[in-house]
Amino acid sequence: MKYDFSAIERRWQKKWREEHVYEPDLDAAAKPFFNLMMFPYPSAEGLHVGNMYAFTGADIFGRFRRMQGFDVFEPIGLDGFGIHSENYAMKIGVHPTEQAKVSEKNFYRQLEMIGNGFAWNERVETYNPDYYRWTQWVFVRLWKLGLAYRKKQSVNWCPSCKTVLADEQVIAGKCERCGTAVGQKELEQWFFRITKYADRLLKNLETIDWSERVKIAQRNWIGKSEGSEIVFKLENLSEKINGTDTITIFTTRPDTLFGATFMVISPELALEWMRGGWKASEAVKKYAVKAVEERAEADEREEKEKTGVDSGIRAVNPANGEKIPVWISDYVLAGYGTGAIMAVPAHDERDFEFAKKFKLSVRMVICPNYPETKCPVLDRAYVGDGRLVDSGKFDGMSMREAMQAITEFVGGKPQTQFRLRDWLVSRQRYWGAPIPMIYCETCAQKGKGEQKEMPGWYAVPERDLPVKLPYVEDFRPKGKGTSPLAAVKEFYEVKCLVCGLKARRETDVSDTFLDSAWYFLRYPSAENTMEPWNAGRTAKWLPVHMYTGGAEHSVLHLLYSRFVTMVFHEAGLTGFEEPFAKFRAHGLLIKEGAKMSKSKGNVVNPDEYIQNFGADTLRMYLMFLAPFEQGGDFRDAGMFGITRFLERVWKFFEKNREEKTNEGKREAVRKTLHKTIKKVTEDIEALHYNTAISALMICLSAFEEHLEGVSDAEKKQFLKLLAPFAPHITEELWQKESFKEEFRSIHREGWPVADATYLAETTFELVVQFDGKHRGTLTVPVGTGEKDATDAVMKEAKLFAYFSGKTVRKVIFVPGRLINFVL
Ligand code: ANZ
Ligand code: ZN
Repeated sequence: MKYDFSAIERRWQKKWREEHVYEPDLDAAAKPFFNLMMFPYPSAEGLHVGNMYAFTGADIFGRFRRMQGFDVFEPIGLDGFGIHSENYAMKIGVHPTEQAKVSEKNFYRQLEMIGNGFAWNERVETYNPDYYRWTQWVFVRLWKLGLAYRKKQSVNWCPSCKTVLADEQVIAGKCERCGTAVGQKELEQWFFRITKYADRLLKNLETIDWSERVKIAQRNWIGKSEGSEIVFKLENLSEKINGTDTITIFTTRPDTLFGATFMVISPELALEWMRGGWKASEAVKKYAVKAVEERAEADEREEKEKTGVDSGIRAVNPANGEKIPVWISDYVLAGYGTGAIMAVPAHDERDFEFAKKFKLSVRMVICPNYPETKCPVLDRAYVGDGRLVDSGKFDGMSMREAMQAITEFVGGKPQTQFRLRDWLVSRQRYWGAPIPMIYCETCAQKGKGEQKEMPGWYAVPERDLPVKLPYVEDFRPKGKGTSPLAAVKEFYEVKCLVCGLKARRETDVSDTFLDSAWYFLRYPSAENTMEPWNAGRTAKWLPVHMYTGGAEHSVLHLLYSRFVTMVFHEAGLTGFEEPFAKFRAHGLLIKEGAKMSKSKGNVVNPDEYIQNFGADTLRMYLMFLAPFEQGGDFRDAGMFGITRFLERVWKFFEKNREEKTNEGKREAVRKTLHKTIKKVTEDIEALHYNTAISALMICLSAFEEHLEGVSDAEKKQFLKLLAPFAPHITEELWQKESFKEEFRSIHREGWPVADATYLAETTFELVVQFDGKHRGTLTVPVGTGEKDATDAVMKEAKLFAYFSGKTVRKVIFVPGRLINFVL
């Protein structure tokens, strides 16, 4: 019979579903294993081969665990709410509601085709009111816990997506979604207080088993800096600014305080000072206004020439009483620290550049070779180690000691800063979960509201959720800083829940990343209409045992999910702080050496390949490219190698249906098989699928070579090892081998265990030397003694020649390693 992959794959996919092969008992499972993969977002007509790469790699691991006796739960769904899906709908001119239906069908069809062991009963679609009802519930929870707030500030604005973006969604100055350069806009927005958890988000990284590169990315993003806040007194002010005549700076290098030769404040702070009563000169005003405006314009944020202006104000260095100028420059950021710095050009690159450009003095206070020689003359900032000089009574002190001593000396205080900022969650778009909040002007004026700091705001009561997203014909973003929902009176006009007067519903929707920040909690309880998740189910299945996905989500989804889970834990809603015990980032797939992209027209659609080669072949080909965490280069020609391999497997089983037990050949077969079991087991555990596949290829060759010695038992073991990679062909061959009345899937069989007796090496390479010179090696049985070794050398003509009539004066024999004849 021919290997008809299409018929075979379709047959088993149907059967698996009918027989619930991949549906664990969510309440009674004895050994739960939650094998999760990042769910796809429909932002194109269908899955691309990169998705398939990720899903296959994750599925192999799940199948492996299932065969090891775990109750594996591998759910799937669609992250179909949000900008990505909406942008796609706009592009093809379809309403997102309609497009969601089309995408859903197509994505699920494809997801079935790739042959993953999905638990189809527990699907989750984020745009489904049954789901986003709970996304809104999450919002309300955060609000009630005081972790959601509104604030006006300068925020990222994507002129193409016409919405604000979170910092995490601005990648190298560009919109994460559309690649357009992002600018700044002053707007009132909703934020989540993720910064409150900065320290814990950082600390907990030590407790979870995640890809190191993702941990590093999160560490850098959270960006903990320990330093000091130091107050400088301002001079020559005509009157106080905002009621004060001091300026506070944040520094990580208080040890360099004696080297501070000027100060710099951000243009934003300068404007604030002007509003607070500072009468700046026209030139200064002009500079500050322009610098702030330029920040608002989308730029590419590359290193640009430093600009700045002297404010005319002088400050007093609290360490030495020196009067130093206060400058204004846009290299100081408004949103970090205090928005003001002490500049130490001798020891900070940026300050050095600035000082050079504006001819400000540079004073070295950290010397690398103290006290032997004088400090070197600088042509750039010295950022290395050393001892203090030119620093009064602190001269000769180490940097570390001086940090504390100088901070104390000037009455500064130790301060920890984080780079992380609060999560901006509102979006001025249509396709998302409406933020479930109501604002009442009347209550606001009376200072009434659910939270003191935010008069007039009320959360929609839980019993009224979901706040349904109305059908809006003109769903396109308007770019005015409001959502299209702001034009829908029937939507936003409501009565105040408290005073009964006219109030207004929030019309922004929440960030897509809120939808995905909790979806893993929903899966085991997907059918539950009473609560977002059931406590028992959650305790049984979470935290997720193995999570697989892209590293590009390092500081997006993977950070937000951790934050939300932490909040739930603190509120007593879950029993764990970390959602994913283990996370592995898969590599990226490229095509013939180039990144796959629509514009290059080299995006691989898996459908065609599955049609022409079968899902098993495509799965194995993808996994054969390289270690899973590394990614690989997709080349059409490569498919044929795997095709040939699976055809050989097919032929081998078809032709050798009856048992063969030629004892003489069995030893070789068993040895290869058990080595293969060991190798495949270890490789899958390490996600080195490529080398596991090589081992299976070697094993098949050994079977073919020693055909007469391959018994049924060995054949079955081989099929099991291949099953996670090629689930359909192995199921077909397994069923043909077993002749059972009752259906039992190979995928629920036990994983083979290597028998140690076949793993032991029985021979070794003996090194042969004459007068200490290496002359060759011999393969001899383990345990060979001096006499047998000598005999073996004598029998080998090439080696025997080295004796050439000379007498052997001495034999040096190292058991298990070498024999040396001294002539
Ligand atoms: C004096 C100094 C001397 C500094 C020196 C560095 C080296 P991280 O590690 O990123 O936290 N800084 C503080 N606030 C800033 C702002 N809003 N915009 C730009 N730069 C700012 O960096 C902390 C250092 O960055 C601070 O320490 C400050 O410069 C600068 F040899 O103070 B330092
Ligand atoms: Zn009211």
